[in-house]
Amino acid sequence: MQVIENFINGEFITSNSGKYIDDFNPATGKQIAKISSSNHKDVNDAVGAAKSALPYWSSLTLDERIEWLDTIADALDARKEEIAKTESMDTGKPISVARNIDATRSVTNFRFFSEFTKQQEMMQFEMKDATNYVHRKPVGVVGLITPWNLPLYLLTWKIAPALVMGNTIIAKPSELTPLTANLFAQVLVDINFPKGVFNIVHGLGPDAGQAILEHPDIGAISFTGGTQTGRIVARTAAPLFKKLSLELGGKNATIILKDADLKKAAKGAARAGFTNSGQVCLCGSRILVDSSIAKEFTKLLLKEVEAMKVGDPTDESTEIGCLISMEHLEKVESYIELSKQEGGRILTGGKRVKDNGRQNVNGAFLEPTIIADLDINSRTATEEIFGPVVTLHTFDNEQQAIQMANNTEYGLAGSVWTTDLVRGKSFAKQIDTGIVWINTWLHRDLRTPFGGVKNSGVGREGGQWSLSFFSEMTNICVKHD
Ligand code: TXE
Repeated sequence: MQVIENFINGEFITSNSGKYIDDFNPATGKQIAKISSSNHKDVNDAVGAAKSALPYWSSLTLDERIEWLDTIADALDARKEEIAKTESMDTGKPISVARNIDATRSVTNFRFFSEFTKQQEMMQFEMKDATNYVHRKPVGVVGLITPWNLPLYLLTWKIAPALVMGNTIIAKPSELTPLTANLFAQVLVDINFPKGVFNIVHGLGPDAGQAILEHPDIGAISFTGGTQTGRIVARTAAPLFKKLSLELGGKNATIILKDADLKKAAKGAARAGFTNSGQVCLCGSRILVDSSIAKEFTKLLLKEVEAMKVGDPTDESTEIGCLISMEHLEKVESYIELSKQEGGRILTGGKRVKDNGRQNVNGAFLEPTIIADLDINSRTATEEIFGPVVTLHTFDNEQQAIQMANNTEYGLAGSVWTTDLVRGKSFAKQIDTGIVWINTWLHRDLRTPFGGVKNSGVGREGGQWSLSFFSEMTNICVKHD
């Protein structure tokens, strides 16, 4: 069993508390590691290391830091399969998903920000008698707090821009999925990455996480996680005037207009609803379909979903693995029970999967589930479930569809399926989310703004938004002679 220590000043060291948290493989229910349960003293030590490393790291030229991003990308790429296997074991997601989504994107995050930063020009604003130069400096020491659904994918999405803009980092991955962050630290040691620039403090949110939020020398917090925790982050960090980026939950709509290519839409809706067992903030957990085509579409959707192979995450043919934990499985099951009280009718799924390839009777496996006949205002259809559970609703006209799509406290993403792209775009503009895909889902250009509105968060990540978040700007106005 692995013992995962904090990574501070380039060394793996035990936390001051001497306490540990057990880490389990959710597919087998077996303990696979124990991780440092850190407190404010550990965060203090990490911030000390990050502050000492800041002068050197921020004094490097942009090109020198970009070169480090390329070196990190190459080193991660060389261990991609190990990253995929580790991520699959820690999260229960299928190895194919861990490889094609998590590990691949972890490398891409570094390659993208290396390339993108190279293309950036310094902003300049000319006056008739003066020139304004916008000079970017690092924020300083930044805190990155990340969730369990896409552990290394979401952590590296923050690390790459933070590093390239000259910051040093205190990272706290979710205590449920610490392994790939630890693997990342090992990669940094292997490539002789400067000590103290990147630090990990493992532990529980209210302990290690809260200490990061409160530390006076951490100038920015980039958080991805639940809306409830996002509130705690905001309330703690805002009075300290820290820069804040909050990527929170979602209850996204997949909208099928009557002129959609139904076969394509059914495939797309199934993928959007059940990728990573619905444990992605972008998942389409509500499907809204025009009543005139609902019968035909539902038949196609059920065919897609019932063909999805739920099983052993280590099996290459598995499409749906297990949930992150038994506790989370029980939370998702409680919504399935609630849906029955709210008048829902289960069209498929709803039960645990016992025969999941390795007889993992302790595995947190749940069938992909579709629930119809619920009121759009029901709790099941408005609260984030974050599991393989999708509600299906019909609408009679576009105005009703837009009202239904906007009917939750969230506003992260959505997708619209139609053969009339002009209509699709005008429809998309009326949906109160940060992202709308038309005839696709999770198709990502990393230069675009990523994030949501309402209870889905504050701020955007991606391209220039990431570089701006992880830097402070000084406008230098030079009067012409
Ligand atoms: O998130 P949490 P979790 C949603 C989804 C899920 C819920 C909880 O609904 O069921 O969030 O998931 C740290 N101070 N999403 O448990 O609890 C915590 O240790 C500082 C959507 O992953 O928000 C972890 O590192 N930090 C989301 C991180 O916050 C604290 C993806 C996220 O934990 C803290 C995942 C505190 N007081 C879940 N409490 C998305 N948008 O993708 C916890 N943490």
